[in-house]
Amino acid sequence: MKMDNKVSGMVYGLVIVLLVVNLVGIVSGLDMDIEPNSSIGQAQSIDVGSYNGTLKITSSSDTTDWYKINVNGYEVLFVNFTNAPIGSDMALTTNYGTSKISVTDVTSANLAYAFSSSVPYAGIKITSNNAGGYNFTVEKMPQNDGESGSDASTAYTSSAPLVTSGFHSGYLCGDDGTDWYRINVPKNKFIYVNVTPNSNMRVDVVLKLYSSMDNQDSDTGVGLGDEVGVCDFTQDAQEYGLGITLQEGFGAYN
Ligand SMILES: [Ca+2]
Ligand SMILES: [Ca+2]
Ligand SMILES: [Ca+2]
Repeated sequence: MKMDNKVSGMVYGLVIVLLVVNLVGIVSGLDMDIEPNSSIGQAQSIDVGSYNGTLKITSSSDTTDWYKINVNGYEVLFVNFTNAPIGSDMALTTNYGTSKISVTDVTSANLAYAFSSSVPYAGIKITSNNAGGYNFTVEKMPQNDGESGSDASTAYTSSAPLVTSGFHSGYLCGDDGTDWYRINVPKNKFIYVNVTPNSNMRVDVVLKLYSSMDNQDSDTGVGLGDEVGVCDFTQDAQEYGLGITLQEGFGAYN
C-alpha cells in the first residue's frame, strides 16, 4: 500500500452498495411434472414461476423429475424448493446434466447459481426414494455490476465496466467467480476502495495499475464487517483495475 501524507484529504473514493434482490412471490404452482422426465433429455421446459410435482405417484420408477430453464450468461438462477418428500436430493445442473450445486437428504432447499454463457439452459433435478409432492419457485436475476447492465468482466480488460467515485454494487455467484472494474484516477489523488461482501460470502480484492498490470494493493478473505479497503496514491492520472474474486458463498457485495 502506497500512501503520501502530503496530499492526505484528497481522497478519490469508490464504495460499493448493497444490491437488494427482491425475490418476487409468485402465485399458485403449475404442474409441469410430465412423465417420463427421469433424465435431462426428457425435462420439461419451464420459466420463472411456481411449480408442483410428485415423486413415486405415477409409477414406482418415478424417483426423479427433471426440468430445464433458459439462462443468459451469468444470470443468477434461484430455485427454492419449499417442501419435498423426506430424503430428497436437489440439484442445479448444466444442459449436460452436470451438477453445479446440490443438496442431499433434505425436504427443502434454496439453490442459487450463475451459469457461464456456455450454458444455454440449466437443469433442475429432484430425486427421492420416498413418495410425495413437492413445490418449488424459480426466479432469474440479471446482473447489473457497477450499473453496467450485465456481469462485470472476468478479466481486467478494456471491456471491464468503468466506474467513477461513488457507490456501486455487484454480484458474484457460481461460475461468475470474478468481477473486474476500471477506475480512472486523476493525478495527485488517493484511490480508496472499500469492499463489503454480503454476510454469507468472502472475497479477495486486488487493485492493479493498468500501465504495469502490477498489483498495487490487495486483501484476501474479506467478509462482512472486516472494514478492509485497498488504496493507492497516484502522482499522474492513471487507470486502475479493481478485481473482486469470490472465495466462498455467493451474493451481493458493496
Ligand atoms: Ca414425477
Ligand atoms: Ca419422473
Ligand atoms: Ca458479477
